Amino acid sequence: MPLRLLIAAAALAFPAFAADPHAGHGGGHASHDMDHMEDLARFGAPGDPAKATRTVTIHARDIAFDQSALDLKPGETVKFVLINDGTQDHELGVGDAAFFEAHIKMMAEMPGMAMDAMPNMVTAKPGETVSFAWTFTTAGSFEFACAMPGHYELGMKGAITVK
Ligand SMILES: [Cu+2]
Repeated sequence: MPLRLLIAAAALAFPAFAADPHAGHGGGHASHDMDHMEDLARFGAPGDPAKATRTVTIHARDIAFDQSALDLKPGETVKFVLINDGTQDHELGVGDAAFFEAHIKMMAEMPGMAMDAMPNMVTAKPGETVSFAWTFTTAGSFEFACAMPGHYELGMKGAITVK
């Protein structure tokens, strides 16, 4: 389901989340958050896993990732593999600070909301291995993280340096 429809459906169940079209930029409201979540082109684009030139495998446990920093090159298509060795669901997403700020807020407000519609992240149940491909198109400092409620705050995140 496209993200916007997902949000619209969620807004019915969570009225506080309904986007206010007049809120404008900087309001910190849902419409503002959604801009940060949908404009993924500012840090890259979905990649074709079959054309990935590099694979990064990250293990998740309760509650941590097995690595804290990644160095990538602009333009390389990276296949990110998440292996969940824990007993809880975990997520692996890539993005910039604004993306995670918005995404984490959304996950906290709507726990259990499936984010599989997003091309820059995956969710793995205990024992599952899942993957996605992403191409960082510009140099810069980014993050990978799990946005399950509380996990980011407990340190389930790492730095991605693209240069
Ligand atoms: Cu997690």
